[in-house]
Amino acid sequence: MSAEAPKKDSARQVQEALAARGFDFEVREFPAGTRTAAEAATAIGCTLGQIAKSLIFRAEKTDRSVLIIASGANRVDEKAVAGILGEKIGRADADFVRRMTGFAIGGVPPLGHATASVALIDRDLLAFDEIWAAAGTPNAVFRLSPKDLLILTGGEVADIKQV
Ligand code: 5CA
Repeated sequence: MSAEAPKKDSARQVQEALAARGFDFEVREFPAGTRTAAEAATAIGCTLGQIAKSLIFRAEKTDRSVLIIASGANRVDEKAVAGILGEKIGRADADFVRRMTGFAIGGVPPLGHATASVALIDRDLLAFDEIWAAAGTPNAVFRLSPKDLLILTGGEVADIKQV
């Protein structure tokens, strides 16, 4: 294994969750910050669309958490998601995100959450060869293919962007 810079606990946790699933993607830390999709794209030097945002919503009836992995260039159409799930969803607050995933907003990764969620994946992400996802902290990301994102999350590809 190559030498790596020390990682913060949450980033190391994601690296370990990936390894446990048999993936050797390298969690990389960018001191400039990757807290938002725009910051991440600038730090990495990729397009905004290639950032896979892991967004947590709360299903109103069942109170379950819903993970929506959206292209950084898109906004989530909550009505479209409600149509898919059969119940309304709302934006989760910071406490709900922390409780359900074990991570803080700005670093929520697409895998390794404390609690399983339904996962929907923005169809637009499939257009890229490579995408980048958060890895536990506001500085950490990893690169993967859309296909591996599907495998890692068990998510369903869906049309969830606002048009
Ligand atoms: N690390 C980056 C790139 S992968 C990242 O996590 N970006 S993100 O877009 O997936 O996460 C930040 C998102 O959290 C924002 O798009 C915003 O929708 C959401 N967010 C920010 N503040 C709050 C808040 N107070 N409550 C709920 N969601 C929030």
